[in-house]
Amino acid sequence: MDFAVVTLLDYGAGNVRSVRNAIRHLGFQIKDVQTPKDILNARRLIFPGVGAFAPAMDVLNNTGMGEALCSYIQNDRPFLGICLGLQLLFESSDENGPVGGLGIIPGVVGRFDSSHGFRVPHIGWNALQITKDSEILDDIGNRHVYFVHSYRAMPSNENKEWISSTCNYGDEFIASVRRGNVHAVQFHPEKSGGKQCWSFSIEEVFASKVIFDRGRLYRSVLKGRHRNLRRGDIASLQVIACLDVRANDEGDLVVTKGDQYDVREHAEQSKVRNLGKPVELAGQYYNDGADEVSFLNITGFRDFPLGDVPMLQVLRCASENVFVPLTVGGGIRDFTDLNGRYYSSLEVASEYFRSGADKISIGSDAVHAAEAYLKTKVKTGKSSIEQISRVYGNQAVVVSIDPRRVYLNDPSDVEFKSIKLTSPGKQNFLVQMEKNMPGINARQTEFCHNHLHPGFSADGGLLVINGGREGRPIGAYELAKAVEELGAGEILLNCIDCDGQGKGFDIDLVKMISDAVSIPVIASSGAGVSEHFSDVFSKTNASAALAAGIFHRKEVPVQSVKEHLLKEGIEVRT
Ligand code: 1PR
Repeated sequence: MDFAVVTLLDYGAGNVRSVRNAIRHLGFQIKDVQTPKDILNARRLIFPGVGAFAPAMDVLNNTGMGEALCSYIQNDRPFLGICLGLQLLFESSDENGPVGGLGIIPGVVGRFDSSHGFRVPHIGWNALQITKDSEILDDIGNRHVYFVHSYRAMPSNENKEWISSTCNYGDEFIASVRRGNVHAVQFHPEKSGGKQCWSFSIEEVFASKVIFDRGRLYRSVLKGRHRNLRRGDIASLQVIACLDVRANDEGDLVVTKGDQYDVREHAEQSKVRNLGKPVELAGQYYNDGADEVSFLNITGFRDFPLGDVPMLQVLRCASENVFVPLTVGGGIRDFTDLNGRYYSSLEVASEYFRSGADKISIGSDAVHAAEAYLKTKVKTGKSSIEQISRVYGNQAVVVSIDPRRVYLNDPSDVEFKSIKLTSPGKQNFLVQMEKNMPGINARQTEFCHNHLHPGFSADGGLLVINGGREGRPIGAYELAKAVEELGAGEILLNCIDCDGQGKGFDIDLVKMISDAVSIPVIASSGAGVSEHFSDVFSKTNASAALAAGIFHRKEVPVQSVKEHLLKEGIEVRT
């Protein structure tokens, strides 16, 4: 029946699957907009958007949907815009622009100013300052909601009658607007923690009263890293659960976990470790309070991801029940299949987005792109990072870095940036490479030793690709800077030496990289106890910390990590 139908405007870019799942989860049917007439005839319309402003406006202008949308909104018909669905209501955006918007709300959408020391994109969980009554914000209180964006609209005298809430992230920006039946939010209710955050009341005329769980209000004592900030200026720091996924020897897709990237059992030599089923574990970590779940298809470098139906299926199923952001990586690059058909990395990423990913993560291909860029200093616009960020926005592109320490006698021996370790490690690079990286043979090792010395540690660090099988002549620092310039929105910083060791994150590495770039950095590899999370948050500028083994082996649940962080005065979402 019509009262249970929501009309969805999906212009073909961005992850609309998560919004679809959230709407269905609440018992609504979805009618997709096919023509401008569907907009004009809608009883209630939702316009979600993750992506870049200009391509979205192109579609709206070229299909006549923009005009229909303006007419629908000007007639005060029930509307909910999400993220880009809010930004497009403004007059214009600076994103690859200026580009004209729908012009319904006065103001220009501009980029966050990173000179305040805040990382751009703004990715994470924040509290809102509610400025006027808005049904969709009823009960939200001080609850954190999830944002992911590089651009924002600012309050002004001209648009103040629209504003229903603001948020602080360096600047005060508009978090939501409301006029009559028209609502739009910059945050993602569908990713802000589940049904309790996104519940439609059918009795309402619009049936889109988004009710936020009153939840347990959290007011942290601000200290440590947050000492000088006011509440509301703070994006809470995130705890991420990571699932390394691959087919085991029986051909089943399993969650596995390596020691320094070796995922085979030591006892049963050849068996791939099986730590559980990807969809089940993702659901469990979501219920446990993880702020994000990452899937890394660790053999994606050698397979064609679009042929990997089980992996895409995992994503589809996980996104039906996990209402926090999902990141997916592995194999995102240009590809030519056995029939000679060429797929661009953008096509590969688009399939991941359509299957439920909110962000994609690029590993090996980012190294190739950075090497080419550093050689020529020319942005060709053709790398996977550039192609995907142009269409989906920087915030949707994570670069996963896999560095390995290289110990040097004299840092001046190398052309890449190296740092002095605060706690020195093993000194024999050759032994370590041969022992732990069976994929690197003696000749390659010698080559690495003589020529690659990129790095980060006492000396140096080597970057590897293809799951650790190949070293490349580029340092972690140089790679991070280059991918930021190419348009990556976030860095997932692994460390092969620390992976699976449970001895703590590589603080020196995380500090070096998080100080070098202005995009958010996720610290990864080595978490063994809750204290390792407070350690990395208090000693570095990481925005998030990721762990795998301790969660899979149920040694430390996500909740315990968060309770510990709260006790230490570190702001996290509860
Ligand atoms: O190169 O674009 O195909 O992407 C491949 C992706 O798979 C990259 O993100 C790369 O980091 C990842 N990967 C490849 N091989 C492995 C492996 O383990 N053999 N895993 C691998 C990366 C590291 C983290 C791990 C943390 C935390 N695993 O994902 O989850 O180190 O672990 P811990 O808390 O247990 O210490 P492409």
